[in-house]
Amino acid sequence: MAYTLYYSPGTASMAVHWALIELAVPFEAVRLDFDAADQRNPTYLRLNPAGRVPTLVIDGAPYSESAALLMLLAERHPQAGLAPAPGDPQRARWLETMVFLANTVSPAMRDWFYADKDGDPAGADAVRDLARSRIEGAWPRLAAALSDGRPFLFGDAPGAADYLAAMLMRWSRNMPHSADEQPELAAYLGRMGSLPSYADLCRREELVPWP
Ligand SMILES: N[C@@H](CCC(=O)N[C@@H](CS)C(=O)NCC(=O)O)C(=O)O
Repeated sequence: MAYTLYYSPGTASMAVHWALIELAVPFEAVRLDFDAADQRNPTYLRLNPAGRVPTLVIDGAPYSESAALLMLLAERHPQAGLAPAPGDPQRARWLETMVFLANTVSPAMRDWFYADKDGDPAGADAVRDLARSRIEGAWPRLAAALSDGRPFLFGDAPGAADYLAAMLMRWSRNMPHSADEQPELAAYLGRMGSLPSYADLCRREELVPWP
């Protein structure tokens, strides 16, 4: 089973990198330097025509979209328990959470960070305002999912939804209201941050741990 992850530190590739480390499977990690526009290099665009990370090459074929890649890794490594299995009572809520993170929080994050680049800079403030309200609305919803005292979103061990959620929460750290303002999320991020795989991820990507 051969994996190659194309990543850029601290970006949308981070959750997939984290899951690969946690899975302890062999993989090659190829770092792209956004300052050097590596993501728009013609060789990379052949793998990922959108010029974005992550790209995960699986047995020679490139795939993108962080949430899909996490779901795929969960499916390919069922013994790792990255997701509630089909038929598990938590499966429906897991699917709902993955799609909420991928469909609501992640695009809003893209708008928050890329409003000037993806659209008309003249309208960027309005785009950022809407993105911010969507992002800030997500944190209480995720905090509520943890309010029964569970350590991770789907049980006693972290999984695909946690890597995705913690990555998205990390991106809020310089926003007017960061995820860790919610006490449940501050405690949750503390648990995610104390995983050995997180320390390894931060070392490999040269990230300053947060919070
Ligand atoms: N929905 C995609 C978002 C990918 C994305 O927007 N990646 C950003 C980094 S967070 C990127 O590659 N940006 C480089 C660029 O747009 O030039 C995913 O979750 O994989």
